Amino acid sequence: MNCTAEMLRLYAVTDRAWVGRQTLPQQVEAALKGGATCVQLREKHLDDTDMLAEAKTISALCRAYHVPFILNDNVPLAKLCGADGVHVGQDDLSAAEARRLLGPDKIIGVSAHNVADGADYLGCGAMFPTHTKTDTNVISRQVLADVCASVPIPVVAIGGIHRENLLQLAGCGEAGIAVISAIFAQPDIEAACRELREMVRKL
Ligand code: TZP
Ligand code: MG
Repeated sequence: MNCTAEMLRLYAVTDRAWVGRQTLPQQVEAALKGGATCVQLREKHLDDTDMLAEAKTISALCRAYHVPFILNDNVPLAKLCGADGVHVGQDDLSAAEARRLLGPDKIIGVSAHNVADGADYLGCGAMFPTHTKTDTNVISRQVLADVCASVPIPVVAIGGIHRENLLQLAGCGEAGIAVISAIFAQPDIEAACRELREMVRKL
């Protein structure tokens, strides 16, 4: 087990669509200061060169805050940038293949609704409607609870989660929440994280 439930309490997933006056690394540092417990670089429109540069910068920042740094999708780049792990979806490499390429010590996260062989954690959602990812279906609290009860690894809830609906997920058994817009679309990212971090204690 390379991943504890504690690491998944407040999982910040990036989206440079929300970059404004700050750079993405500055936004990530604000999230880390506010108490994000894990960071995933999820950038769908960067080429490998720009992604590697961004990944190295953010990886170093996360290391300074002792927070795991996960790269979305790209296993070869995860190796190159020194990421702590990778997150793969249903259309990416399997968890087993990612494990073979990255080795036993890295964190492998998977988006799934059931057990994924060799994964360290599962991402489960979307819990609520979201504008951030359009090709996703909303699942019920009950499905989240069933997934949490049926897998031996921690589960992080994702999709449309924000301060107003977060507590609806209390009691489902998830280790924490993964959010994009509830952190990166906020005018004060550090304060938003601080508030969410406090709220997830009640899950
Ligand atoms: N996977 C399922 S929903 C989602 C991802 C990456 C988007 C989450 O974004 P937001 O802004 O927190 O709803
Ligand atoms: Mg993917």
